[in-house]
Amino acid sequence: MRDRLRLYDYPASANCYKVRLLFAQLGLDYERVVIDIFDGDTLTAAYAQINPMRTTPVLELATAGASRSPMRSSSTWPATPGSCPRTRSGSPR
Ligand SMILES: N[C@@H](CCC(=O)N[C@@H](CS)C(=O)NCC(=O)O)C(=O)O
Repeated sequence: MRDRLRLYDYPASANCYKVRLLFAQLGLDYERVVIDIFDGDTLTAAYAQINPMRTTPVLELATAGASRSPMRSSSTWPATPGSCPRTRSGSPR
């Protein structure tokens, strides 16, 4: 069982930055797994198990072992047009 939060994080993504910023403000310790959305990291079968939507950020909880939560950064922060450099569809979400 994992004893820390684990954040799947694409560094250039403002959606991921919002989560890192919140964690920093809260002083939370977490494991950071760097994901490159343009190098196929989200297109693997393993990543589909983590998040079938194949997006970042994703947070794995520390206590529940199997609990994973694709994060909606806009639910904790006002949605910001252009907060993502580019998506597979070619436009920021
Ligand atoms: N609704 C999600 C959107 C997540 C999202 O679109 N993440 C982008 C990075 S900013 C992503 O992973 N894109 C990969 C892709 O679309 O292939 C949120 O608010 O965080």
